[in-house]
Amino acid sequence: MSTETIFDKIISREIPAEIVYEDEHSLAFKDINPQAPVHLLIIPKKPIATINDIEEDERELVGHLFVVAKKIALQHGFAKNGYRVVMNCNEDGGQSVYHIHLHLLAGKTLGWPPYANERAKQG
Ligand code: DGP
Repeated sequence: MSTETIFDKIISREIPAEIVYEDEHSLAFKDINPQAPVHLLIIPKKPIATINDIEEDERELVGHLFVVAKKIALQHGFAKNGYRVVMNCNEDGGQSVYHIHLHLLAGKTLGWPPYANERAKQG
C-alpha cells in the first residue's frame, strides 16, 4: 500500500525541487531544510513508505540509492573528505515523509551522535 507524498509530486515535477541527479530508478534533490552545507535527499522513484516496507525483491533498488550517493559524492568533490547517509524510519526515527529517502550530508565535519542536542535538551 502506498499513499502519495510530496516526493511523488517532486518526481512528477508538480512541485519544484533543486534536482541534482536523476536516472531511471532514482532522483536526488536538495533538502528544503538543510542540516549541513550539502544536504541532499536520494529517493527511489518507486514509492516505498518506510524501511519496514522494503521487500526482498527491492534490495537492488535500495542498494542503488547508495551507489547514487557515491556517484554524487565523487561528482561534487566531497567523496574523499567524507559524508554521511541516513535513512529514518517511522516516528521514533524522525521520519516525516513516508517515501523512503537517503539523507546525504556533507560539507563539514558532522557531529556524532547526531541526536546529542536533542538528548541534552531532554536532560
Ligand atoms: P525525514 O524527516 O527523514 O522524513 O526527512 C524528510 C526531509 O524532507 C526533511 O529533511 C525535509 C525534506 N522535505 C520535506 N518537504 C520537502 C519539499 O517539499 N521539498 C524538499 N526539497 N524537501 C522537503
